[in-house]
Amino acid sequence: MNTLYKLGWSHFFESSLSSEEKQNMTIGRVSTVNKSNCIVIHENGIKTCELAGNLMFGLEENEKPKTGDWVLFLDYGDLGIISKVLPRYNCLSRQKSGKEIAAQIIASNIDYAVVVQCLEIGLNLRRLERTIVQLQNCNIQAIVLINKTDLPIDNEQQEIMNFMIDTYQAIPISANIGSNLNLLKDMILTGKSYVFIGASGVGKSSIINSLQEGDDLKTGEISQSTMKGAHTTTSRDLYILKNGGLVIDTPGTREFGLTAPGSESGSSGFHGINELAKGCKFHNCTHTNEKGCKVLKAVKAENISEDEYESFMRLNREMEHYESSLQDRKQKGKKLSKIIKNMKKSGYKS
Ligand SMILES: Nc1nc2c(ncn2[C@@H]2O[C@H](COP(=O)(O)OP(=O)(O)OP(=O)(O)O)[C@@H](O)[C@H]2O)c(=O)[nH]1
Ligand SMILES: [Mg+2]
Ligand SMILES: [Zn+2]
Repeated sequence: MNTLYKLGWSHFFESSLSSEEKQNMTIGRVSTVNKSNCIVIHENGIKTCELAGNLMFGLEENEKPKTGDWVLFLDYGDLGIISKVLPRYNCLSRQKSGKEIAAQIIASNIDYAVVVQCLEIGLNLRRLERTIVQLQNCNIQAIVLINKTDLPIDNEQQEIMNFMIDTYQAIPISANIGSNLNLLKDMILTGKSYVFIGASGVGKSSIINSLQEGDDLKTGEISQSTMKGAHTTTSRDLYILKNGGLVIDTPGTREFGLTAPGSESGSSGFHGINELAKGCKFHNCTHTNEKGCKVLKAVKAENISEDEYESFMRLNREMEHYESSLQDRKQKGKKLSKIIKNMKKSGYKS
């Protein structure tokens, strides 16, 4: 395979170039974006590149090079000057922090998102569902990982884990003891790009480290008081794995963080549907056939895709089932303790 293809090059990018551009410029892929320059991987190595003046002042923030972008640069030896950012095949974006509505690009030209959750912080089904819907909107396939399976697990977490395995083919792994890492390795193909996403501290960098069989990335301890990761990954970096495949490590994303391109402030996905459902005529609306159902109306108007609607309904059913069985268990627990209390009152000695 030609080196560019190992970096993720495809016909899509090839067709956006003129023969003149191919002759005069070097093609490369952005691995890291720094304040004043970026690191670009190309056929013959790695080059620090700066943006040409007209692009620096002419491009909007989101049009400037991002991790995963393909660029053309003029090679000046120590430095390259970027003259063009190639059209993106797709990109993964998130809401900017604070009150800004604009989306911020996390990475571009992605084939798979590796969505990581872990037992230590706790599995979160709703969050996973939201993420998957948002990835679908971005045309990115999800690979779901449940990390830290070397840690003890309670019944509740076990149930959620089983559901994630059945429904999303989630892979339970442990970066620490290496269990099931081979399954993940087998899914990583030469020339394909994988962005790792998930809350801070779930072990994204640790997993990439174990794939790399080195200890290149920095990882952090989870602070015991807050159970939050130490935010050790601060930039989005693209790495080439020794056995092929490109991975992008990202700093932990906040909940509701991802947005689909074109969607405003993350209104897509369940957050948006949940908001809509509040406006249904009946408070116990099942969103299946009721008059005055705002959710059905939005599906008809194609404001919500059928895919989104279906996963919303599937998740609701699952959560209902889960919550009712939890309620059931609690009720049984209460009954039992009442019986024991009464037995004690009536003079029973255990
Ligand atoms: N027990 C256990 N701990 C793990 C495992 N994988 C990672 N950790 C620990 O979890 C902590 C956080 O790991 P990181 O890899 O830094 O997490 P991250 O997702 O990259 O976090 P951010 O960079 O902040 O987004 C570290 O202390 C790791 O050693 C695992 O499989 N089992
Ligand atoms: Mg990290
Ligand atoms: Zn409804």
